[in-house]
Amino acid sequence: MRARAYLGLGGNIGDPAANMAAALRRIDARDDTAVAAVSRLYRTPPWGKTDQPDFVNACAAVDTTLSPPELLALCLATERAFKRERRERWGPRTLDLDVLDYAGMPHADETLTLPHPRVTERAFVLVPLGDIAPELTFDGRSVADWIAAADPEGITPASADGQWWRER
Ligand code: PH2
Ligand code: MG
Ligand code: MG
Repeated sequence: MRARAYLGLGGNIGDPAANMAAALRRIDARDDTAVAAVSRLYRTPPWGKTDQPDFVNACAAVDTTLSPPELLALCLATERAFKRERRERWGPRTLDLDVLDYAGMPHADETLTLPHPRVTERAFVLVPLGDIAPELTFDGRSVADWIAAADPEGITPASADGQWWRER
C-alpha cells in the first residue's frame, strides 16, 4: 500500500539547497518512494538557537510503501550520505530531513513521533508546507490556518517554484 507522507528539509552549512536537491533525487530514484510534490525553497532565520547562519528550508510530499520507521531510517541514511554530523540540538547542519506526517496516522515510539510534534509552532515548516498541502490538518486545523496564526517574520522564498530539486 502506498502512503502519502510529508518531509521537512533544511540545512545551513555548505550548500544546503544542493544537498536538499540531491537528497530528493536520491529518494525519488528508489522503487519504494516517489517524490510527488516539492515546495519552493525558503530562506529562514534560525529558530531555537539563534546564533547560527540562516537556514534554507523546503517541504516535500512523498508516496511510499515504506513503513514510518523505514521512512525515518531512509531519512537518517540520506542525512549521513551528506555527511550530517549530530553535534548539538538545533545546531548547524548540512542536511536535515524530518518526517512530518505519514498519511495522518499517529505513531509514537522511542525514535519517531508522528505527526511531528513541533510542526505547528514552526513557521519555517508551515510556510513551505502551505505551498503543497494547505489543506493538510494538524490538531484539527489546516496548515493554512496554522500559517495565519504563525509568525512568518524573515521567511522569504528563494526559488520561483517547486522545480529547484530537478537536475538542470
Ligand atoms: N532546524 C532546527 C533548528 N532551527 N531553524 C530554521 N530556520 N530552520 C530549520 O530547519 C531549523 C531551525 C533543528 O532541526
Ligand atoms: Mg529538524
Ligand atoms: Mg531532524
